[in-house]
Amino acid sequence: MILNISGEDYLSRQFIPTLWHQMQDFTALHIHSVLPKEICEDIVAKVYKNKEHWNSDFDGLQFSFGQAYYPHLEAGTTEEYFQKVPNSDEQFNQALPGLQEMAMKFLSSIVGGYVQQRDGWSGPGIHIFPANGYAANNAGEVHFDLDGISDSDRIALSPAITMILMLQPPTLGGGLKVWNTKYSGRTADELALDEIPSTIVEYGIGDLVFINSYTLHQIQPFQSQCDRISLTVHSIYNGECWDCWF
Ligand SMILES: O=C(O)CCC(=O)C(=O)O
Ligand SMILES: [Fe+2]
Repeated sequence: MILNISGEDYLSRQFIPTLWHQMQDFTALHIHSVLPKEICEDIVAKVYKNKEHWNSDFDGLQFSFGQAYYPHLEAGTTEEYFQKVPNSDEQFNQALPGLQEMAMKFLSSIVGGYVQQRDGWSGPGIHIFPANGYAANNAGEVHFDLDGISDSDRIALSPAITMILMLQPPTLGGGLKVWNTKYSGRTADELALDEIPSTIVEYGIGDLVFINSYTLHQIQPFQSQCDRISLTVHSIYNGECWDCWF
C-alpha cells in the first residue's frame, strides 16, 4: 500500500513524473532520506530561532511557522489568514531562504508539472507539534485534506496532493496513518474506520511523503523529548499547473 523509494534513487533521477501516476495504486509515496540530517537540523535550529513568529493554533495545542489555512477556517477567521499571509511569508523566507522554493520543486518533480504558490495564499509552511502535547498524547485529527479546496474542485475530485517533509521526527511513534479510502462525500466521523484497511508511514529525518489529499489520514501519538516538526504543502491541479498553499 505504500510505495517506498530511496532518496538516492529519487535524487539521481531528479524528475519522475510517472511517480504521481503510479501513486494511484498506493495510499502513500514515501521517499526516504531526501534531505540530509545536517540540513534538517539546520532548518530546525532556524525554526526555533524564529519562535517569536510562530502562530499558536487551536489555543496552543500546536504551532505553525507560516500561516496555516485550516485553523483559520475552523475558527472562522479566514479573513485574518489572508491579511497575515504576506507578512508571514516574508518572515518565513527571511528565516529559511529557499525552503519554500525547494519544497515546490520536490512537489513539481512528483506531479510532473509546474507548481506555483496560490495567489494570496501561504506558501509551504511548518508544523510544530509539541513534545508531550495534545497530538503526542492523543493523536491528531482523522481527516481528509479538503480545506482550501473549492466546492467545485471537491465535487469533481480535481487532482490534489499533499506533501510532507519530515524535519524532526519524534523518537517513538508520530507516523502518518493512511486509510485505504478516498473522500466520497462522507466525513471521517461517518466512516467505520476499523473496517477500512490502513497502514502507518513511519517517518525518518529528511523523508518526503506524498498522499492524495482525498486520502483519509491521521498523525499518530508519539513519545519524544523533542517536538515533532514537519513541513507541509497542499496542492491542486488547476487544469494547467498546480496551485499550492499551506
Ligand atoms: O505532519 C504530518 O505528518 C501530516 C500533516 C497533515 O496531515 C496536514 O498538514 O494536513
Ligand atoms: Fe492532512
